[in-house]
Amino acid sequence: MDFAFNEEQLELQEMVRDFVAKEITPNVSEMDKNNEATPGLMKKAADMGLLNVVVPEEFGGPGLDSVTIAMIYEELGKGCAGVATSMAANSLATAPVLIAGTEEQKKMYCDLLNNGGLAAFALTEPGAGSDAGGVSTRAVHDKEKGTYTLNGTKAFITNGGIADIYLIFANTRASGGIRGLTAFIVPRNTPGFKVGKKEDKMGIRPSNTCELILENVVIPEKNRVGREGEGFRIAMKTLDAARPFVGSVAVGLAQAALDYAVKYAKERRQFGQPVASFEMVQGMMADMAMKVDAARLLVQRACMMRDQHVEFSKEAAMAKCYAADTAMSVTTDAVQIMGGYGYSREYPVEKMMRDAKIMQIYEGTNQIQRLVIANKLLR
Ligand code: COS
Repeated sequence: MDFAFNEEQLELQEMVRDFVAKEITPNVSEMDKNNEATPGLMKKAADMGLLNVVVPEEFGGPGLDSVTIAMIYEELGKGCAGVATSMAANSLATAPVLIAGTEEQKKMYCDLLNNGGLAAFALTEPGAGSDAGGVSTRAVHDKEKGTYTLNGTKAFITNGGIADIYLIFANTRASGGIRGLTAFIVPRNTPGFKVGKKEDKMGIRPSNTCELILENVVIPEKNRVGREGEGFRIAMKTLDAARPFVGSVAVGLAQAALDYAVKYAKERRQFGQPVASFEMVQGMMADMAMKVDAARLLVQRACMMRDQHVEFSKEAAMAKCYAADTAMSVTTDAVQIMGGYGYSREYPVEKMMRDAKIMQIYEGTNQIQRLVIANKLLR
């Protein structure tokens, strides 16, 4: 395994850092207050090629490997985990089509992303999250008309209110369960499709999170991704692919909190000396740095295994779980090192701590990740 970035990757890293410095960092606090990204930010991200990073070359995309994509998300995560989440949601929502879609579906979906479109992955419902098979949105097939009619409600959908296209999981069996779970492409303007309430979240506030309502949404058969009942397998493979990227956003967030705490500890003086000169603070910083590096290495290993097409579910779960726990503990310690200033909205680390919490919850809770890891160990 070679973890050194090549020249092309370093150039890309510099470009993303520049984007973060110009377009994200100056507006982070405002976006956090307003509960939305700066208007026009996604368009600028699209122009920089940050919304179609997973699109393969054959479909007009950059054809990047997973380690490079993770590097991009880490840089975005350093700037704002909410903005990074919104951009990474495009990759999450595209994976099902790349995994199981027809050539026509891949082309349509990738063209949209290449042209700056936003996508949303809609699996979670008020009654289904960790229990992915518990989806109660129904899809009823009309063989004569060649259509499916979808009815149901989706919850906590990233990009829900701003996406152009939706990857919706619905059940084709009245009895429910994982054997009926099926994936569908639903364009935003489809009659009967509505965006419901927008969430007022604790953290990652620049990312748009909404409820979706489907009332007699009729779509053609050609919008079904994969076979009827193949949805659970597609969802699991998608989550395997996306979890290292969640890990990379968490690594970026943790690295930014560590960097801020180190800088602060060198400047802040107590008892006539910089806070950084106290061994208890040094011990905290050393532990934080070890966790961030270990998390990054787990993310890179999972990405490499994915690109080598070897089984990597366990490693993807490890990367997501460890990086999310790292983001939570490192941002909490950054607040601690900064004391009262860390707890104040005048400084960025309290937002980072709020942002970190969701990393342990979304795209599979860390309890689910531990379940996946244990299941693989006990197989
Ligand atoms: N890749 C491909 N197929 C997979 C898979 C994977 N990673 N994981 C499971 N499957 C397949 C299994 O092979 C099995 O197929 P067969 O029945 O044909 O043998 C089927 O899916 C069921 O597998 P399993 O019995 O392991 O599933 P469980 O019902 O026990 O569920 C958990 C396992 C809980 C791990 C799964 O439901 C899960 O990951 N849930 C979390 C979902 C999530 O992340 N939600 C967050 C919201 S979405 S952002």
